[in-house]
Amino acid sequence: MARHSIARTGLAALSAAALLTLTACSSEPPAAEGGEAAGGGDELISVGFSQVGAESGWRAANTKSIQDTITEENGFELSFSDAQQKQENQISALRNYIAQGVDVLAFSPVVETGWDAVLEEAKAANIPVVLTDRAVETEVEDAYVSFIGSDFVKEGEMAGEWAAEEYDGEGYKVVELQGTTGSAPAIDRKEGFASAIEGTDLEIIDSQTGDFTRDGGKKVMEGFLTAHDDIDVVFAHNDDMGLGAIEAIEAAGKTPGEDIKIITIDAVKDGMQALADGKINYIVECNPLLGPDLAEVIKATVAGEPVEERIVVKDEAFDQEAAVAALPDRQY
Ligand code: GZL
Repeated sequence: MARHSIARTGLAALSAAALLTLTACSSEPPAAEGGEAAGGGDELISVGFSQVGAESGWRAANTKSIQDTITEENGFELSFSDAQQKQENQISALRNYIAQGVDVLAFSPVVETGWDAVLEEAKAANIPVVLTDRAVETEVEDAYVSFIGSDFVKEGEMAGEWAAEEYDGEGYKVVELQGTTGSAPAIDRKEGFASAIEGTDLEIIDSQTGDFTRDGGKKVMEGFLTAHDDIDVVFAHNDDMGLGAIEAIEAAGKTPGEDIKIITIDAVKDGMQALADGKINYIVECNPLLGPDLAEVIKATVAGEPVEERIVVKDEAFDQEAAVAALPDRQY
């Protein structure tokens, strides 16, 4: 049973120097009226959260984790918005939350760049920002107090390492279904996979974005099957595009998992079921349950305590045998 795990980077694992740096660069929370940090006493901590969209099973599980944890019962007042995978919708939602004067902003940035202006506005309004799931490239100093999410390069490497182990020497041709163009997971998973298969005879013959959706994966795979008659492996950046590829492969009269092997990332229930059914060959997990870590970081931030600058959540990986065993207990 193949299961790999990525250890969580915790305070204990940080060197003293790194911890000092973190404390220094973690922006002090805004002092509310009278010098009290926001959220003191029994008042609710108001949180403005901008979510990417509802594009995949992973996103649905991530949204549920946020909404189940950032609750009144746990001391929060959550304002939540779905940006339908459009950066302009995320920016306007964040600006609305700033205008409302929320205590903390949190968001999963749909793409890596284009956030400097709104991050500057949050800083000028003295509202701390927490990133969940995806990272940003920004010139803004101390733009956010913490990033909570997976190591996407590692996920791509784990997928590539398994493919290299299983298929090197077969002369296999690979097609790649990329996630949303410009997003951290798409950039990093592509990099990790390519580096892991370097030096093997696996060759990526085509690579296009399916935008992390099932329909996107199906349409791009249909195009690949028309353009290439020698596809041996599909590497999909998420389960949903892999499930779309299965539909296209079956419609073309081929057997997914056998005629064309499939490797994906996420390990959501539908993906794990396809893996257990033999239609997918390997899945690297990307844990969507970020709500508890987000709640902890928000509370520490408004209490003026230092927080880890980067919290990498634990991911595992599954082959077909491991999926059969794991399915009954899967939370998402
Ligand atoms: C990864 C996340 C990705 C998932 C996709 O953390 O950003 O976006 O892998 C989702 O399923 O659409």
